[in-house]
Amino acid sequence: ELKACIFDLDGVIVDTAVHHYKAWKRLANSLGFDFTEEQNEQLKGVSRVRSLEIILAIGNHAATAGEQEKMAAQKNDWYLELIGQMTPEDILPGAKEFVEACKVEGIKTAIGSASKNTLTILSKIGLDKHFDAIVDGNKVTKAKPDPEVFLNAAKELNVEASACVVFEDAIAGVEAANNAGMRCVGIGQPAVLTQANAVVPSLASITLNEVKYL
Ligand code: G16
Ligand code: MG
Repeated sequence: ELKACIFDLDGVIVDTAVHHYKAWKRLANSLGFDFTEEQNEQLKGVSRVRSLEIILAIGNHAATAGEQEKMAAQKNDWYLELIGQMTPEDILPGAKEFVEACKVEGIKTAIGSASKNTLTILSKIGLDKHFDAIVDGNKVTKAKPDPEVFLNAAKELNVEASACVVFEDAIAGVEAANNAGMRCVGIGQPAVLTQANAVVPSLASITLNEVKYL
């Protein structure tokens, strides 16, 4: 029986990947190397600290822990400048309608995101009051594919894992859902999200009724 839907934020509710990309590229350029959109795929669903490690490896750039902390803070300042311009029009197709359908049917909803900027983003797009629980990068210690973020969301909702469905756009996120013992709808391409129970291009392409029978 379906009792709760848990949504990843970036790539499922809103597309912030382009803003992350611009801010990371600006950081890479400031360090003297380039960072391509293709390389950016590796950062989806990955934590801020781990993202920086990947970028420094790409640029073959060594940095001390202190330098890395400053770089991550600088990138986040640039990122905040970019997401400061987001509006409700940036909500991905079908996302708001799907969350509202859950409410009508008595299905609980939560956000399960790696982002420490989750609340800022939800306020910008006008969805900060729409979820029964919000578990973000400030509340978890272990990054996806560890199931911590989704298990904490289920706990906050007071629902057992087997009654939850997760919506995810990243491979690591789909793995986290599997590790949590939850069903998972992939948002993206079936060839990429091979471990999901179903894959659709967006929340506009699936109904709550279809999710019940996964
Ligand atoms: C998101 C993004 C990642 C980003 C991470 C941390 O995760 O997909 O690219 O690195 O959050 O974000 P921040 O720097 O804002 O803390 P999710 O789980 O919402 O897809
Ligand atoms: Mg994501």
